[in-house]
Amino acid sequence: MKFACIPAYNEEHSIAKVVTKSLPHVDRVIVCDDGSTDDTAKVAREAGATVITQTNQGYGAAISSLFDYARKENARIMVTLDGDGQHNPDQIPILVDAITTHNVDVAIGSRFLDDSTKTSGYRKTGIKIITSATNYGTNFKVSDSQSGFRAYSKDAIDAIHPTEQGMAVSTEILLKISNKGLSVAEVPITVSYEGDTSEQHSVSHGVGVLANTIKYVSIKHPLQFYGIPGLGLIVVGIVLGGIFLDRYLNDATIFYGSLMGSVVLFLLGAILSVTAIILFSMANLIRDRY
Ligand SMILES: Nc1nc2c(ncn2[C@@H]2O[C@H](COP(=O)(O)OP(=O)(O)OP(=O)(O)O)[C@@H](O)[C@H]2O)c(=O)[nH]1
Ligand SMILES: [Mg+2]
Repeated sequence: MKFACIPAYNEEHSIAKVVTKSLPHVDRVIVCDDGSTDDTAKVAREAGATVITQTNQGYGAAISSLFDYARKENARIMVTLDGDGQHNPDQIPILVDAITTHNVDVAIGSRFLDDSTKTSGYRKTGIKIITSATNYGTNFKVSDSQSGFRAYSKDAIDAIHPTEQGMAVSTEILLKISNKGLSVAEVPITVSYEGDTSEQHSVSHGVGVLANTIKYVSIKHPLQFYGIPGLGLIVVGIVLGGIFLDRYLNDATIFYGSLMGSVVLFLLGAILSVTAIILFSMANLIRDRY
């Protein structure tokens, strides 16, 4: 059974077309209507989709519900795509093909493998920055870590339990794929940016997703993220302490600035270093549990 799974929030104008265009390529279309205030659920049902409804919690929560549903219903392949019509359902077979004929666990539709896709400069830059940060935490490299057009094998559906409620779920899933040793391939897809996409909305989303990505990656590499800055601060603290002692012993002057600086930096450095060690041990303990 192949499922097309579509998170949709207030998409009554686009959802019918996405559902009807997806149906020929899969066995079932599932729409997660996340507390829409319009007729998304009704329109999707009339177009032939099964609709899961929940109170609005965000894109990630919808993706998580779709994973649960696909797992429960024993889907062999799950393709996720957006309900706003930006992804072209006719490209579903390209993603499915990567799984069935090339045996990968996860196929990611990338906007950046084929240069004809018109993503605007600021959006492209934002996605590239988030993607670089994400790649730092995974053992593979992707060109589009934020793509919502993806296909998952049964092994991937069983192994991945997303918890992130917002857009950062795309990053979270990639880290989980990496931790579980699942295989990944990217295939070129096109995305349409016609119609209403708000720039400000995207910028604030992007900053939030980047912060979350750093959170995930820093937990994965705590020694680099907290340990190295921690040691750096300790060293600066010791140098300032040395300057204080030097002044005190040689000129009998008390240089309060360097004394305070020394104590504060040394303590901050120590806190960061201890954090690094604790996170490192915890990450080793809980690795692979989810
Ligand atoms: N169920 C659910 N779906 C959501 C939620 N937020 C967004 N979506 C859906 O997820 C898909 C992607 O969201 P968009 O807001 O279009 O994100 P985007 O494509 O990165 O940004 P835009 O360029 O503004 O379209 C769309 O189909 C939305 O309807 C939510 O809170 N719940
Ligand atoms: Mg969109």
